[in-house]
Amino acid sequence: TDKITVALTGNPNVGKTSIFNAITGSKQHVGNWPGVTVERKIGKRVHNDIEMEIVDLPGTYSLTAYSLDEIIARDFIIEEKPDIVVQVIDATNLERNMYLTTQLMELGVKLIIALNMTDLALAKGDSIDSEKMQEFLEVPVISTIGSKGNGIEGLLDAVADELHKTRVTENIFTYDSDIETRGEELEKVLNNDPYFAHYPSRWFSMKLLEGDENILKKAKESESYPEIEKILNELDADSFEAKIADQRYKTIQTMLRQVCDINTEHLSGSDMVDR
Ligand code: GDP
Ligand code: K
Ligand code: MG
Repeated sequence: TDKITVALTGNPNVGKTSIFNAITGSKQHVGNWPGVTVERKIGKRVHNDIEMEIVDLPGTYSLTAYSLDEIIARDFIIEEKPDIVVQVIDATNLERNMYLTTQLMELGVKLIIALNMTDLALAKGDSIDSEKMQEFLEVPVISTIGSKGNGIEGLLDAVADELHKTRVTENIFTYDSDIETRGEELEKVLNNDPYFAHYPSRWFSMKLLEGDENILKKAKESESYPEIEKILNELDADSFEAKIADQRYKTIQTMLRQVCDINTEHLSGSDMVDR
């Protein structure tokens, strides 16, 4: 039997813990993340002869270092390298939820999407084509209703299927050429320094361009920092951060136009873009 770790991630209140409970039942352990008082839930489940350890990560809107929750979720994904990352998405709030998807894809993790709250989306009159979404993103998309435990077996089947696939998540997000050019320059430096070996270099370089302080701190401890600093000094980090976010939202909007028929009668301003 294989033994694997599956991380559940997603925005707050999207149904992560409901799905975690539906998967693990009573086989769970609740404690704290090391050194902090943020709750950590770990549970077990055997599916298709695979022993799965399921980790319920704190809810996050992004993978920047703006909050303890984000740092815990990000460090777990980067340092512990779970075999599969399941992002639980609130189907009634796709645009905001998918901002995290763009970053998980950039991290190059083996990603599966649990399209949750599909009952509420249906009740609102939204129609979301999960197959088209899967084609666009090139990752499995499984519809679930976490609070009822619907779709959980399908989700576990997808985890088992993905495990043995060698394909890593394609990076469908490209940026304007000024960002790509700077990114490539940074990637070259990162790839030549073993200090950065366990970070996905494209993701790390985008974080540097966004001006992520936690990532910058890590970079400063490397021998190649002077070269990195030289590249970063040539640009206006603030405008890069905004441009990168803008371009991620553009890709999401392109996808949403292809996969969704949102009933706009129910949309309030705050349901649209929230950044
Ligand atoms: P978390 O913050 O991501 O862990 O979300 P929770 O699992 O705590 O769920 C937040 C709320 O949404 C709870 O009241 C759940 O019962 C409810 N919920 C979870 N999944 C679904 C779903 O698919 N449909 C509906 N209608 N409610 C759900
Ligand atoms: K909650
Ligand atoms: Mg929770």
